[in-house]
Amino acid sequence: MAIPGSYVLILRLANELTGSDVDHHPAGMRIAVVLGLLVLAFVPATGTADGPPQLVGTDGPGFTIDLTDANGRHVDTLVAGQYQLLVHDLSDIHNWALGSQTTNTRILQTDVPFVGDQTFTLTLIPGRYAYACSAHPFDMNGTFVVVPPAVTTKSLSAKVDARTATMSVKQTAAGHYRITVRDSSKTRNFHLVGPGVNRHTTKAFKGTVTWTLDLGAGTYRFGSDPRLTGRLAVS
Ligand SMILES: [Cu+2]
Repeated sequence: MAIPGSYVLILRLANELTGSDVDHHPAGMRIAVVLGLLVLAFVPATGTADGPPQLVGTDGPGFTIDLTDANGRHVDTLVAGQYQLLVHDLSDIHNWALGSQTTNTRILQTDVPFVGDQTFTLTLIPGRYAYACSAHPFDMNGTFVVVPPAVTTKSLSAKVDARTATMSVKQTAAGHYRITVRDSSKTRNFHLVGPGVNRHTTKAFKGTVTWTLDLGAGTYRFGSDPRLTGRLAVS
């Protein structure tokens, strides 16, 4: 019979109890705590105008627990980043506890006797996470996965011929780039140099190459050696 991963975790950590997990429950329920201690997850809110996206955790009033997004949709997968978690703890015999299965650490929890709302700001890094009621982890639990944000690759082009060396833009935003370099001169190269980058074709090379690189904020110089007179401003 297949055993869900979160149950395995519960069994593995069954002897890691905290006071709030056992205070209000008979001995038979003292297998409790799903998740370990936390090291990472509380960070000060950096505060954008809109604030981090909201998550909503709910436990009780019955033997139910859930995590949803701000629109009430059940959460299975999240993109790594900062979130504001609003927990509706609706029962004095349940709590809402979150931990990382990847790092085996507890991130946050409400106390079992507590009833009401609590807000947490947390930064989720890629990995597997589980939430549960510490008093009833077998009946009240869920998991989700945090994935890395997608990396967007932008494109630029450059060319060098017998007379000029040019790039397709004079300014752009920092990021991950694919730069297509068309070198149509057997005697001149194309050379791009700036923060974190120093790439060039050889003077004898003639053809097209693609460079994948990260452009950071600053001014990049480009051209055909030894005259790197072109400028690319990266903000
Ligand atoms: Cu419970």
